[in-house]
Amino acid sequence: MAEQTFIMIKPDGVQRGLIGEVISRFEKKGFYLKGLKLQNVEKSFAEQHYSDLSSKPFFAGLVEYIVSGPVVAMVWEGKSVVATGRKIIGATNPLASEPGTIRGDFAVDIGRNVIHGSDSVESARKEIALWFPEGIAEWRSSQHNWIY
Ligand code: 3AN
Repeated sequence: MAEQTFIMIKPDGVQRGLIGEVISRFEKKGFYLKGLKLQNVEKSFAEQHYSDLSSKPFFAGLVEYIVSGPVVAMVWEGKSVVATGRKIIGATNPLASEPGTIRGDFAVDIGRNVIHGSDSVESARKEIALWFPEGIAEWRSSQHNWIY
């Protein structure tokens, strides 16, 4: 199976109207959208998603931010999509993210950085299982042979 990653547009990205912008960047690059849903997140679910950060001083604020409004949860597929997705997203702190990246173009504050992307193939696998327990669509774009 081709590599997959979990991408989430956070509540600030949704409320600021950046859903189309984010999707567009991943689509135009040549990645395929395999799962997509807009949903509110329960506190316990947000804590589970960010369990690796539970000892951090910003953990409570991070969870509060993620549950503050709906998020868009997505699965994207393609060659090296985990690492390349992180490049499209930009550095964690938007002030350090390069212009041309999503955070570099649309964010200022590390606590309001618009988007999440899995940081490894292994965490992508875990995050996709957590967010899409129902499974995801199987399809292959007819553009495939032009991109890959
Ligand atoms: P990334 O989202 O780039 O993988 P992580 O996994 O280190 O970065 O952090 C997860 C999220 O936690 C970030 N997207 C950001 O919203 C929040 N975060 C990280 N560091 C800080 C910090 N120093 N202060 C506030 N929030 C932070």
